[in-house]
Amino acid sequence: MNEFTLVEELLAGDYRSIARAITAVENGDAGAAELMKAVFPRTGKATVIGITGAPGAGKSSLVDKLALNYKENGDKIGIVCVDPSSPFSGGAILGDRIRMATLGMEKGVFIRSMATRGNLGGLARATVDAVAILDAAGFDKVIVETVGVGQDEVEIVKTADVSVVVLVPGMGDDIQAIKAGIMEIGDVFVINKADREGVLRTQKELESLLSLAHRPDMWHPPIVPTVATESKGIEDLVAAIEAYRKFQTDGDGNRVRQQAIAKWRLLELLQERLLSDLLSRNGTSQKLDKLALEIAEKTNDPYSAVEELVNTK
Ligand SMILES: Nc1nc2c(ncn2[C@@H]2O[C@H](COP(=O)(O)OP(=O)(O)OP(=O)(O)O)[C@@H](O)[C@H]2O)c(=O)[nH]1
Ligand SMILES: [Mg+2]
Repeated sequence: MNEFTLVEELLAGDYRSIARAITAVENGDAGAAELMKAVFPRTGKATVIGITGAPGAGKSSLVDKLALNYKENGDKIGIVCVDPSSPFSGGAILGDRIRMATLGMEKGVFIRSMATRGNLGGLARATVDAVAILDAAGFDKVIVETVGVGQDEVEIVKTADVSVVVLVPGMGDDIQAIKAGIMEIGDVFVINKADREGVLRTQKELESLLSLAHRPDMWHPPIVPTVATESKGIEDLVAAIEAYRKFQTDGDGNRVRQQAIAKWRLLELLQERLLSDLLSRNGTSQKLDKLALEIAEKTNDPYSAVEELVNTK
């Protein structure tokens, strides 16, 4: 299949072409840039929802219930899972298949796990491209699930229209631990596993934390208790997401946010491109190993090594 056909078919919503296109951007295949050039003008219709939180907080369970809720309203849903800790193994693919079987893949739900980053990085860039492909392919809601630990994950969630941070009761210490990265980016907070003790206390702690934060857009992030496994609170979550989306599109916050996202994307791409150009120069990759060895043996220092690499013609 040539690229033109691939683009035509993915824009028409063909699942196999969508999957192939995502693989192409993930691998940074030749042709991925042309593909994205064709995809980009068709984006901007979907609502992109980022879901992040500590490992095991119930993100996948919530995403599935959220997707079901949207599906019942007639929306088409794309789901992208980013799990940098697990290699792109049969496990991840099998997991996706099981979820798709429960959610009804052919009936308007598409699930995809992103592979681990290559040695040049690019996981965040690839994920944002995958979201753009799903947007262009006509999905009404695109949900991105990431474990809220690394910088890449935070960056990914920041590119969503609405960022949802998932907590569980009794994680006071964890709130402290993760707040540096993800507390600032939550437009909506969920306290999942609300069937457990300590929901009110966690809510109070969260409220006092949030009262210290000053958002430039003056939005007060709502806190929604849920029990994902029992589908409780899902409608409240849908309403909270919708409320923020409306707030955002009514004000001029959206333009500011979109511009910030665009700038981040540009810098990500530029970084990837410059690094790959540099490393593809004659012998640079091999030089990297030689220099790394020298630095480890203290016969060279990283600063001189970088100068040598940058000055390689
Ligand atoms: N009691 C209770 N258990 C829940 C709830 N939601 C999810 N779980 C359970 O918590 C465990 C983890 O759920 P996942 O949905 O896989 O959590 P996750 O955040 O996606 O996990 P990772 O992707 O591995 O970080 C599973 O055993 C779920 O059944 C809830 O509301 N209450
Ligand atoms: Mg999960």
